[in-house]
Amino acid sequence: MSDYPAMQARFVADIGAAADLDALEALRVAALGKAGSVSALLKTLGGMSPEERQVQGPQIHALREAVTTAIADRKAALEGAALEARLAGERLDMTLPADAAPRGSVHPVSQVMDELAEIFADMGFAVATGPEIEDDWHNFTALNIPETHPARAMHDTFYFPTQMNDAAGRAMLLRTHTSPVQIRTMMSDEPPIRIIAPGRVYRSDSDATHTPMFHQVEGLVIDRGIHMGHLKWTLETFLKAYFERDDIVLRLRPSYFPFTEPSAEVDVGYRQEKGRRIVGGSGDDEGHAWMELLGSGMVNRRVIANCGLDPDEWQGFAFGVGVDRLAMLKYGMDDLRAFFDGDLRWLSHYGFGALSVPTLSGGISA
Ligand code: 2NL
Repeated sequence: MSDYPAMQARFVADIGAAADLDALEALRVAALGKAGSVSALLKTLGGMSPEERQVQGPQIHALREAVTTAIADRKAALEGAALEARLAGERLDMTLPADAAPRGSVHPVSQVMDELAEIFADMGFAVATGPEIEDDWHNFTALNIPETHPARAMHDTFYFPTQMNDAAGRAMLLRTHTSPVQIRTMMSDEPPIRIIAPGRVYRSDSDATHTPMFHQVEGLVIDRGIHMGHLKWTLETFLKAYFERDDIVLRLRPSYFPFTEPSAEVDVGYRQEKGRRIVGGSGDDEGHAWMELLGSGMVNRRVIANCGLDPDEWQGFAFGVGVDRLAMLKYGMDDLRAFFDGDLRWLSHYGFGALSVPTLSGGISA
């Protein structure tokens, strides 16, 4: 007969001293595992006489019970200590100032998009977004660009493989402009509508002034009695706020887009002064210079009808402008490709403070 109290004392002491969960598990296996010493004792019960078993049985079971309890207690203690250590390690001092270690910067494209949202919000425009993967109808057909129209080829569209065709059996594509966002808004919302649609657009084109992905913002107003005066005032107000100067004048030149009629290309005129020159402009050093900036026009009545609205009741204007180009003109970059290189030196040179939010009251780019 073994000295059960001595065995129990030794087990309980070892278990209480187990440094971690692995050591504890090793002790459990040594005592209660298949080949463990307590399991071995339990097996001896079968070979005992009934009298002997009546004496030893309760003692062996009490030993097993004591060891099991000691293991469970130690396990709870070790797990509690591990949790405490983790909580202590992950503690954050919420009273530290948020800009104690400012890292990263806002990309100029994001900054300009924020500036545009702020300027147009002040004129009552909401920001609308939509999918970058579009179907043919929303990107082309609804905009009065039929199958055979040269504009479709002109857009250098990226098409998806034919396994992914839309319900009409036509290839899906990467949107070539943000106009489909406005089409979707006209179909889902009741006029009056005043939105801008900023976002990524894609065309298969690449050189110093073109990247296969670039950013565009389009604007759309649909209401009763809208005319080109509203268009011109809106663009003039926008450009004065954006370039933060009052001497901006616009020149609307007749143009053609399938989705607007009439259509106008918008040149921006500005006085060139020393030290405050909008890059990309042309003209002499004293007089006015003109710079082609936006495309615009009155929404073609066929586009309004395509969206389920009555063109005799609802009229509107629309415009489109490249965000990257707007950023280059205001902040003086000369190569569009650098916008998408992810070069940290370029970003820290041209980037904007992570905590500065453009507001009209604070000066839009201050
Ligand atoms: C350009 C041309 C333009 C529009 C975009 C538009 C959208 C709808 C209906 C009618 Cl839903 N028009 N958008 C209109 C005129 C020009 O952008 O050359 N952008 C740089």
